[in-house]
Amino acid sequence: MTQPLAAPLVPFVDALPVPQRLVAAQQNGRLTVPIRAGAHRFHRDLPESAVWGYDGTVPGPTIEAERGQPVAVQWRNELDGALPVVVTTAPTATDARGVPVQCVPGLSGGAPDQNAAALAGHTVVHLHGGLTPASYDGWAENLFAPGQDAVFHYPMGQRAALHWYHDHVMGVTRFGIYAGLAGMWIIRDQRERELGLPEGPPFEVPLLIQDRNFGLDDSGRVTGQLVHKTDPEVMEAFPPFTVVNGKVWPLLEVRPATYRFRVLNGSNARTYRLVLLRDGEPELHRITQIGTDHGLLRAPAPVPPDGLVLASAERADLLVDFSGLAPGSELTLLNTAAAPFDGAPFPAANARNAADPGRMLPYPHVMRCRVVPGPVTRWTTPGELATDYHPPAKDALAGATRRTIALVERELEGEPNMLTMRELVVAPDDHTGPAITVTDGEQTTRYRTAAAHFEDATTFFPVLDRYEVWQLINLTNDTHPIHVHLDPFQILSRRPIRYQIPEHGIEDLALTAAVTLERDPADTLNHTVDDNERGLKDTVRVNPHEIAEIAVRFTTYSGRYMYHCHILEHEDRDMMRPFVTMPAELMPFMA
Ligand SMILES: [Cu+2]
Repeated sequence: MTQPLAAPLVPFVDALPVPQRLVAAQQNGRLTVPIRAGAHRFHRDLPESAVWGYDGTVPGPTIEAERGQPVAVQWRNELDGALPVVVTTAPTATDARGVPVQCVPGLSGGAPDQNAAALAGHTVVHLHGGLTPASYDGWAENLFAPGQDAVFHYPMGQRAALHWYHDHVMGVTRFGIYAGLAGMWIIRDQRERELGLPEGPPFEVPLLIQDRNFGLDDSGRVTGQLVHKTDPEVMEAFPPFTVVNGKVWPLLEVRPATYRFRVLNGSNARTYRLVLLRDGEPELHRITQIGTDHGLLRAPAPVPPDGLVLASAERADLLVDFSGLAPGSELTLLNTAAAPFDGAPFPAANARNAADPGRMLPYPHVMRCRVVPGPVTRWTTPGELATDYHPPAKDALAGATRRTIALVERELEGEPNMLTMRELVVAPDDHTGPAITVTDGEQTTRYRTAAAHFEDATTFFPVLDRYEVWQLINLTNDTHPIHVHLDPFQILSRRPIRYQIPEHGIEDLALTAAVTLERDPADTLNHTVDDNERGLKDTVRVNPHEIAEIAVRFTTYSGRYMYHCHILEHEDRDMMRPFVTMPAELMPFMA
C-alpha cells in the first residue's frame, strides 16, 4: 500500500445539487436543449471551471418522460471556443515520491495535447438506453457543428428506467463527456406508480457519479481547470476527485425515511464498488436494489456482500433506509474498487481502509448523508417488482444466432495501447491463417477474425424479433463494460477461461489464441452473475479470464447502431463496432 495522500479539498462541505428537471409532459413533449460553454464550481474552495454542458450546466438538466409519450428534443449546438479541458499524457507513471501521477492534480510534467486543444465543439447526442430509431440514436460520425442543430425524436415506447444522454463523437467522446456533456433521462410508467415508488424530490434522488482532475497554479494550489491526464502505463484517465451531480464529495441531508437513489456511473473509465459506512462499519443492509439499467428487477436484490459494483454507464435503482437513525447520524458512501478495475474483491469490512494511491484510489469518498430531524417514513419493498419479462427460455434460445467477440489489447511502442473487439467467424476447414480456438469440453471451434476496427466492414446483421446470443471473450487483464445500443439484453452466464496467446499473436487485425473453458489456476474471481444483474441490462461487465454470454433480441427499429466498451478511452481507441438490425423480409435480398 502506498502512503495515504492528504486531500487538497475538504470533503462533505458542498450540498448535493439536484439537476434542474425538464418534465417533457409540461412542454407538450417538445424540448429545446442548447449545448453551451458555461462556468461551473465543482467545490466550495475551487474557482469556477470552464465547462461544456447541456444548457451550460454540469450535469445537464434531468429530462423526465412518460412511457408511450414521444419526446422531441431540439439539440442546439451553441458551443464556441476551444475544448475546456487540458488533455495531457504525463511523461512518467509515478512522481518523484512514487505516487501515481494520475492521483494528483496538475499536468505532472505533461505537455498539453495540441490536437485536443484544437477541438472546437462538433457534437452528437446519444440517449444511452433509448429505444430510438437509428436516425436519432447519435451515430458517432453524424456530427453537428457549432451553429447547427438537430431535432431528435424519441418515441419512448419502453419501460421506466434511468437512462442518460451524452456526447458520442467518434474518437473524442472521452473529452466531450469529461468537459461536462452528460445528463440524466428518467422514463416513468404505470408499473412504478402501482408500486408507489418515490417520484421526484425530496425522496427520489438521481446521482450521477463521475471523477475529475484539475490543474495547479504556480503556487501549487488546485485550480478549476479541468485536466484529463493519462500516463505511459495507464491509457485510461482515473482522476482522483469523485464528483456527484457536479460537486466533489457532496453532502446530502436526509430525513429518517426511505429514499430512492437513482445511481449512474458516468465516469470515463472508473468502476465503483459502493459501500455505505456508519462509524467506519458497513451498513449495506440499509440498501435494497430494485432496478438496473433498463428498470425494475423482477424481485428486490440485496447489495452483494462486497458492495455495489457499477462500471461506466451502469445504473442502479436503490431504496436506502435511513429510518431509525438519530438526527446527526452520518452515513458515508465509499468506493473500494481499484483502478483499473479487474473484478478483484475487496471486503466491505475493510472499506474504511480503502484509500490507496497505489490502487489509483487516493480518496475513496463518494458522498455523505447526514440525518436531520423529520417524520419517520419507511417504505416496505414488495416481493414482486417487474412482471413484464422473464429470463429467456432455453427453447427460445435454441435456434438463436450466436456471435462471438474477443476483447483484445494490443501493446504498441511509443503510443497508447490499442483495444479492439474482434468479431469472430467460424473458420472454414481449409483456413490456414491465424485462428482462435475455443475448447469447451470435447468440442473445439476454430474462428478467424472478420473485423476489428470501427471502420471495418459490418458483419453483424441481427434480424428483428429473433433472439441472438453474443459471447464476449475477454483476453485482457481489465474488466470491460460492454454496451449495446437499442434493445436491452439479459446476462446468461459468466464462465471462467484460461487462454494462451503466442508471441505476435495479436496483430492489427489477425489474432491467434487458444481459449479453454476452464479456470486458470491463477484466477481468483468467482465469475458469478449477481442477483442485481438478473434484470434488463444494456451494459455488461466482462471480467478478465471470462466469457460473458448475453441474450439480446432487437425488436422495433431497423438500421445502423453501435456497440462498444463504455470505458471511454477504450471506445475512442478503438473498442467500438457497428451492427445493422434488419427486418426478416429483407434477409433473402442480402447478398
Ligand atoms: Cu474496455
